[in-house]
Amino acid sequence: MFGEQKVCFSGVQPSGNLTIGNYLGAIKNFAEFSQHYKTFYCVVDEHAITVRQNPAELRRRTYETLALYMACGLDPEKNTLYVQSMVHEHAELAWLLNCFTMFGELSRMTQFKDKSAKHSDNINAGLFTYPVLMAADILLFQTDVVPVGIDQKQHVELCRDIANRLNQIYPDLFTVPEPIMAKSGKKIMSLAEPTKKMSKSDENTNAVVYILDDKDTIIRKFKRAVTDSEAEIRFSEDKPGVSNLMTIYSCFTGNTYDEIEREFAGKGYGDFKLAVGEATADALAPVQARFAELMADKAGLEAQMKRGAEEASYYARRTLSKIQKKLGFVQIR
Ligand code: AQP
Repeated sequence: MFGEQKVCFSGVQPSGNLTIGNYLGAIKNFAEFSQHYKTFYCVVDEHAITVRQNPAELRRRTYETLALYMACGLDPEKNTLYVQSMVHEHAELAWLLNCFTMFGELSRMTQFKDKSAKHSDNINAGLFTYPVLMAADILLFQTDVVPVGIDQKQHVELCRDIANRLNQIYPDLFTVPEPIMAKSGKKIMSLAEPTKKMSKSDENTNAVVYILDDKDTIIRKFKRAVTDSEAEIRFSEDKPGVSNLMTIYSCFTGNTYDEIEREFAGKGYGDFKLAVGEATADALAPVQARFAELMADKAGLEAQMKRGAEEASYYARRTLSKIQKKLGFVQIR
């Protein structure tokens, strides 16, 4: 909360091509918050380097992620859209919060356990303290709500614990944020292993539908999606593949699971998969068209990066200086 205004913050890592999981679990839901909140949407490039990145690709994806924010309906006049590394207060606050975060808390984070298993040759301190940087991202803006997919809920809960801990020592320092998750779409699963989350860094590109995939590719990927040996379109825990496709179809068409079951009663998986592919491709087509326009104007994207960073810095400086003062750092004006 800044003054009377409630604040919404979220971010996406430019760590790969964005997926329909990133879209349905996060970005698609961002725009509605700008009606009632002061909104900050950040391209979190500092988080991305917790795993090795190719510098040229990281740079390209940073532009692309900002362009995708706008292509997905985020108006830069109504939302502060910026790149994390251009606002140095993120990293500075992260250091301060590190000193109030316990080793045991960070050891319990499931994303750290998963990513250190996946990148066993590079279990760096940044991977371990990733949630502290995320807490800094959020607390820097005195954030009230954080729209995220379910995989990030544990990190927002840790952020709440850190904020509460600091508030006990220094009353009213931080607003304690709430994670907000989409009713449907908070966890889109891999098409190849439907018990695993769809991830942009998955090496199996057939398991993932990217926001920028063309229509033929989208339809081909859905055709190959793993289902089960029955031929019944029914939402059920014991049918993770079909249930995941139903969730995706529901998110893109607005139809409920009951309506989808009725629509495909007596039809096979082939018809259903084609319909999911078409609904996905049709919904993404306007996003892709707008994205191409935005990417053609690199100077425009850079102007937005600059403007967004200036706006974000204004708020970030206020919080950082408040906490520095409380901690006892000398401040000379
Ligand atoms: N499969 C998903 N379903 C729903 N929401 C998802 N999100 C990610 N995957 C899914 C949400 O997207 C937002 C941005 O994610 P991120 O870039 O911060 O990184 P992540 O959560 O680690 O996502 P990825 O795609 O799995 O990235 P990599 O492969 O780089 O680790 C978040 O709100 C996230 O919840």
